[in-house]
Amino acid sequence: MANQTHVAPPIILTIAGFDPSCGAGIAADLKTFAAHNCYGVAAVTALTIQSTQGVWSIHVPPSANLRAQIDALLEDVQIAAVKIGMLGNRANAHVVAEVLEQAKLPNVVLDPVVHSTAGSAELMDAPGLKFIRDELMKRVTLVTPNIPEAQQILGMEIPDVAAMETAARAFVERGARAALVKGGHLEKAVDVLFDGTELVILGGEKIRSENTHGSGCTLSSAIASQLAQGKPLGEAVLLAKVYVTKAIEHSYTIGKGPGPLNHFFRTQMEPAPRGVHSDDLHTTHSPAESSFR
Ligand code: PXL
Repeated sequence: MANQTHVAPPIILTIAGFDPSCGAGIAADLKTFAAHNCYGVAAVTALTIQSTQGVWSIHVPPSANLRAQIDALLEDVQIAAVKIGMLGNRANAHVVAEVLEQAKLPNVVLDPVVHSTAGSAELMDAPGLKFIRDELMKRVTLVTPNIPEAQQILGMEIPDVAAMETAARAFVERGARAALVKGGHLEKAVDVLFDGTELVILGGEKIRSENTHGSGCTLSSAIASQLAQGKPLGEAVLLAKVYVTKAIEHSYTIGKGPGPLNHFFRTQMEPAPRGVHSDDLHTTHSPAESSFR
């Protein structure tokens, strides 16, 4: 075995909740980072009780625990981007704002998760939402709300694309460097990106699939991955949208409810042809080289 050290890929920190069915949250984030050749590290904000059929309850540990998880990582590795997802409550959001202030981390993408699509559990409390709007927003590179989240955070109705534009501008006025308001809940899947100067309307295909659990987590993580690799914001968002669309197209069902995206559609190999096998050294051989066995 060669005694070789390889250069590590960009390292991305996700600060998010854990979904045991692994469609959303930390697990979706780590799969997305891996699919983009990035290395993911994770600080867990909350444990959720859920299956593909919905979120039944959540448990949020003391915020000092979140702080300790993040401190241990920051003391050890260099972070190229941060994805923030479900925070659970205000105390956790406060810890994250403090860390962003103190550590000056680059490429911070905030997916301001409020509800789950299925089940009755709230994934953020009301004081936490207010804190996101008034404090956390100032410290992020990009915020990626869907329409219900934008409505709840900004306290406005968003019935159409014009209102999405107003909302995107409002997030930037509140201090985010850029905002992507996602219109997946409208008839046409149109997203609005505002970076403080330019406003872009991104058209997209609305894929008819039940299996979209974790698509918001995946989109924000794909954007963080592209930013970590040096892509400018507009390009990072476009590439991430294409990735999520394809991951939904290749999705599958794993249980009784909506299934996860297929994060690895790009690298999934066809089954090996008959007769091809791997040996104990993990190299592969065609049937013609059968002297090995
Ligand atoms: O998709 C939003 C989301 C984010 N994070 C966690 C979740 C969910 C939705 O269920 O469980 C942990």
